[in-house]
Amino acid sequence: MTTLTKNQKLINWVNEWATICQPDSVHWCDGSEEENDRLFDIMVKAGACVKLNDKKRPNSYAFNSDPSDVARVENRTFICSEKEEDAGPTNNWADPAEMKKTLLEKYKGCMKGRTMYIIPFSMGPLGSNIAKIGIEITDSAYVVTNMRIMTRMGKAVLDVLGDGDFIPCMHSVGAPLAAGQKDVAWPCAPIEQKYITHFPETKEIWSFGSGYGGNALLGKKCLALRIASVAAKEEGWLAEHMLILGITNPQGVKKYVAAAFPSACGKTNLAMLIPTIPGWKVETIGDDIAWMKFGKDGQLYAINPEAGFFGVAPYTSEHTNPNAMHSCDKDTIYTNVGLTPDGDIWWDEIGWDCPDGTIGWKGEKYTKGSDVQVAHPNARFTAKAENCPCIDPKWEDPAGVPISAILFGGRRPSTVPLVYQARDWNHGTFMGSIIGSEVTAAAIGLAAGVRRDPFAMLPFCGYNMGDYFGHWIKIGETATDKNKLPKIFNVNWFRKDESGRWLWPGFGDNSRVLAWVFDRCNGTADAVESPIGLLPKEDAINIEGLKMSANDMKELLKVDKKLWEAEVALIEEHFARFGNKLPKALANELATLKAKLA
Ligand code: GTP
Ligand code: SPV
Ligand code: MN
Repeated sequence: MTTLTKNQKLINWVNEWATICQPDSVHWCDGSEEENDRLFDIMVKAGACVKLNDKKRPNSYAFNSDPSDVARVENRTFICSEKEEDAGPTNNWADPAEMKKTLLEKYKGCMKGRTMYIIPFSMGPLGSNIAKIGIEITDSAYVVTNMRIMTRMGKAVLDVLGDGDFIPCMHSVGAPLAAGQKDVAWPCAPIEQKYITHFPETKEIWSFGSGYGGNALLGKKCLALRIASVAAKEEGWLAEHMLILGITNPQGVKKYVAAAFPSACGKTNLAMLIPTIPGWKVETIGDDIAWMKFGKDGQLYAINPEAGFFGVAPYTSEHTNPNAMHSCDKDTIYTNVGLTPDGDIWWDEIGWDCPDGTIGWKGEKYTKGSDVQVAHPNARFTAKAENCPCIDPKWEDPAGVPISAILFGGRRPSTVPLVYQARDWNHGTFMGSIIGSEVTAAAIGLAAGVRRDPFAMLPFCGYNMGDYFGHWIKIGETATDKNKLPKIFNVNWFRKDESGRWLWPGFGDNSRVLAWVFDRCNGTADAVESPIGLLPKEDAINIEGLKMSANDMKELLKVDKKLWEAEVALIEEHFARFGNKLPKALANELATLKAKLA
């Protein structure tokens, strides 16, 4: 059937699924330019996408999804471990045998009238011993073209795989075509028939019914986080929802920082920021996922398993994130943005007015003053990391980069200061375990308000979150040299005053906080003790050139005892969910916080 591989296990697996799904044809992706062009040609002709103005956006395309298929679907995402306890209180659990039975019914004939694509991909630099190879089966050409940007994809992966093992990733949009039936622009199944399922024991992924983002690009959240987190626990490393950046100070000293913020809370922006303080430089290793392992020298090293960015489009501009804007100058796939009459794209706060006649993501025409939603709030761009102007020279280094600091954060309009540092690893683990954030548009159907999103991994941890906390504690315990463990910080760019005004300018000015973090790691900045951890000394954060009152800064660094007592009650409630899975070390940290507040 193919000349691309002799891997019999792979060939058998593909044949089995072809028999079940009954596609019109099977195509093994070689990852070539010609193949990519051909797929886009087919999709343009079929009306699935529009080729953008080649003078403005070379080699770029715009897709609009079905209105039911605009983000991850957390209530349709399942961890199918043998025991329910192993999925834990934060995941939807389903019995693996029953789930497979249900899904096999759905997969039966689900690719009728379509092509089945076989996508060999590597998460991590090809051939690196830290990388993992997956094979995604899909009936979506959109998925193929996205995977070609987001991962190392194609024939070269099969060459490295040889007759070795791979992580099987099964995907269908779940919309078979009857003979003669015309396809729609974005085929998918209704919400209640979407299933994003993971089998941690057998390390398999089965996804059905959605074509969007993390539901369908299975290397990303499904493999590199949910399945990889299980492997990481078994093997003693960390698979995290974190950006990785390199920061260089005016003296030319460079350090690497990883940061976990919940979905749509600023990872891409921080990873690519342009410092507003003179002499500092930031470079990007990754914007969403970090795999971290100890090196022989006892230092924690991180790689970015991805090869592209699936970034939030709205509010990305020359002003907020020029490096992301220029990552999308060419070779980019846009999803759910507006299409302007001159063949360009538009989203809210892109930096110019929306031209009359722009077609919104739902096909409605925008004219000035109309209330047409031009871009969906979770509209995304898929862009190559290699096109990012500030990509770090080491971004593909299979050895990874040494991590000096880990940041946690979320959207907290009150209570949580701009920045504070953990006293030690366990306290830092506690910080990660209590991340809270206002809900964003990155997932469908969540109630508004602040929710706990521990380690920004709530939707992405492939096993019991209590055991995951324990794994973090254990990483600290087993570190051969505790002094080499990354220092841990919590940041909050999203503080507001009573009138709802942002207290902190954010974006490039977050470099002012990164500089303090850097200097803390360098041993050149002081800190003051507080009940919640170590705060910057007054005047330690450089605010030169900012239009900010001394009072605003005071407010940003304030630890309000009343608010923190209320926070403690919420943390107790949150921790209670984990029962006897909650590590003693975290219960101790909570007790210490209470005692310090008293
Ligand atoms: P995922 O890709 O969903 O994991 O999101 P992310 O964490 O990479 O978030 P991203 O950087 O795309 O930011 C999401 C939204 O937060 C965008 O609309 C940004 O404009 C906004 N944002 C990012 N950084 C800041 C900041 O420092 N201050 C403020 N006020 N908003 C920010
Ligand atoms: C997120 O939701 O955290 C994302 C987008 O990075 S998706 O790939 O759709 O999960
Ligand atoms: Mn993410």
